[in-house]
Amino acid sequence: MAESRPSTSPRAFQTGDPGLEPIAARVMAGERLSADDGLKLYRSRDVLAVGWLANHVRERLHGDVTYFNVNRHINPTNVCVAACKLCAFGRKKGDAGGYTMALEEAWDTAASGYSEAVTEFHIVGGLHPDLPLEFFLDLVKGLKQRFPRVHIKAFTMVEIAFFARRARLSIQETLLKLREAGVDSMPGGGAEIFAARVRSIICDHKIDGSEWLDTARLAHNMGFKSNATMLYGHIENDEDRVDHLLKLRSLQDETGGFQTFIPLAFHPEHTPLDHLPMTTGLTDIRQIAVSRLLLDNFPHIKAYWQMLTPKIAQIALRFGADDLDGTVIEEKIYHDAGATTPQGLTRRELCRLISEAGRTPVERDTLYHPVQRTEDSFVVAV
Ligand code: V47
Repeated sequence: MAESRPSTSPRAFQTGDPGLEPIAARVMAGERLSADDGLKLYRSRDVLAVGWLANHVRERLHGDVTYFNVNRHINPTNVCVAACKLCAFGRKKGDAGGYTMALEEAWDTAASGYSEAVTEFHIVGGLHPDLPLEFFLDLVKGLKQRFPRVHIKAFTMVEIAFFARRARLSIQETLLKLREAGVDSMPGGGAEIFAARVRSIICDHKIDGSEWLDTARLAHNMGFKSNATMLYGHIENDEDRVDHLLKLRSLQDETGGFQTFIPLAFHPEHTPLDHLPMTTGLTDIRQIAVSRLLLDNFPHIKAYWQMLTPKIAQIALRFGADDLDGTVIEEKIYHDAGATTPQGLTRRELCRLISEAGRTPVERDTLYHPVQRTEDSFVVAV
């Protein structure tokens, strides 16, 4: 757990929901919450009280500090053997709109926007039927040669398991090759919802929940840090969400390898599930708060502004979140699914969102070391 600091929350806990009282007592005593507590938090009508508790924990861990980073997304291909109902990004090989970058193109994409002195490349893509592991190794090696100071956060557990199967290697062998090429850590995607009943409908072509967790365990045991996500707001129920969060908490007890949890709201547009409604603001805010409260061993909860909108993400900073993600130059996955947020924000815009929420902006690198800027370059305080 991250370093403990005194809370700056101004008021004592108050609620009109008696079911929250014993949960509040446990939160204030720093005790772990149960699955049943999680269900009560999801179902309480007093969302402000749930948020107060999450904010209390957030301030105990981080005070007013709110993190952001300067990053660039690179999606080398959208061609994918899977046909997940949750996804508007993937295309079958040969379909209109499918693309695969040549290596030079991917490196050029990385360079565009580099004037912002990015500290992280976030690389994820489709499960391409023909690209060998060597393509991805060369991609990463080329990036490291060109941008040696930039942290490479690349490939979800789903992609890593797919690379391994295609290359007929074990997951460990695959991870070793990725590390040798220059991968520094992994993003949290592909976790979706672990419950098999839901997974079989929204992403039946992906590895199952236990394989995702096993792959993360192996990566952590090799010293990699990673993030974790949960896709909510589709056909899952409260029990599925609690189950997902507690499975992550239990793996984190084992490995300590997760840095940040990112709840991702489902965007239905242009997906086979486009009859479903979008999540509402209060659902998003409550999800941030419940995540902060149940995931007591995760240092950070991220309000991913690209998905939440900058306005909701800003409010989330008082409901448990301590991180806004980054400048995110060129986001594709959400924009293919109808997101209307901008494709990037500047450092100045992120700092303004954070400051106006009464928080202190701290630029971080991927591993949460503070970054100091000098003109158009940066220094990382380790
Ligand atoms: O795994 C796909 C989700 C994820 C849709 O680790 C969708 O720092 C909503 O994981 N509606 C990729 N969600 C994004 C991701 C991520 C984002 C930001 C930061 C980090 C990090 C990781 O996006 C996928 C899937 O869960 N997704 N399609 C959709 N239509």
